[in-house]
Amino acid sequence: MSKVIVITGASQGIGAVLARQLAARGDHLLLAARSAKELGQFARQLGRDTFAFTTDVTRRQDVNRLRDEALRTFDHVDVWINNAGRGITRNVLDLTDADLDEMIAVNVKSALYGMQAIVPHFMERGQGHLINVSSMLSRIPFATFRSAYNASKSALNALTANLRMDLCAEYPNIHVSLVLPGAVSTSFAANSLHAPEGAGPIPGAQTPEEVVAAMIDLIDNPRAEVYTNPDVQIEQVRRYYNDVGAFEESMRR
Ligand code: NJP
Repeated sequence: MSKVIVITGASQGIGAVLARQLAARGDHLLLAARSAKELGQFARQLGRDTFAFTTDVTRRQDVNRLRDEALRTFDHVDVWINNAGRGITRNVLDLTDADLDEMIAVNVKSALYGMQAIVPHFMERGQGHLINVSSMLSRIPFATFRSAYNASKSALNALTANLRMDLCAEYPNIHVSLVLPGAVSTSFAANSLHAPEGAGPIPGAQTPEEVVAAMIDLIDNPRAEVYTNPDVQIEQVRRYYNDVGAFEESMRR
């Protein structure tokens, strides 16, 4: 059965691929991002059940308006996906206050605004699915030059897990999920704060299509967390938490 789905960060990258595939299977979509013209054109390409709403997710008022627009257009929301995010290219000792503020605003507060906007609607309906897009870098320091980004995604993980625990007893049909991709071949590196000239995805990065396949499976089969490359990532996380020092030592070799 088709679902009503709100996706932030849908103008490019993972969010755009996800939107294209969900629209193709008949879901009803409201897409959010800042670039109004591109987003509007993209939504029109996807057909008459897809709409665009210009949103800066770092502004609570914009996110509340996005929720209102979704309810005005579709009457209800089944799935809300906090996918918008931004990286940084700066190591811990070089971070400024402004760097940290930007990472928290775009990767943590944005998702908090989304959660606080839509979950009361889910509670009224007794059902709904909230999905937050995190990163493998929130669990393991594979790329220390992402520093404050990694920290912000760790904060997002904690908010996600705490919300899930708050809701689970009273609202068993409200699902709260976390998606943990590794590196993905989008313009994420180039779009990162302080990105060096020519920054791009690392060799061996997953395609956004691979990530989206995992996200669509999550929409169809809600669960707490999804690694988008589980065969590799779950073992890495097990080894990391089993002995952080030994794992970090193995990374240096
Ligand atoms: O990133 P990119 P991805 N308000 O740069 C939007 C995570 N992830 O698709 O506003 C509203 O291609 C921006 O739109 P616009 C990552 O942390 C990625 O790869 O028009 N929207 C665009 O649509 C993020 O959470 C990798 O500029 C804002 C989109 O966000 C998610 O996956 C690895 C916005 C960014 O598109 C999607 O990333 C990983 C704002 N203030 C996790 N700021 C990876 N790619 O390697 C940005 O582990 N956007």
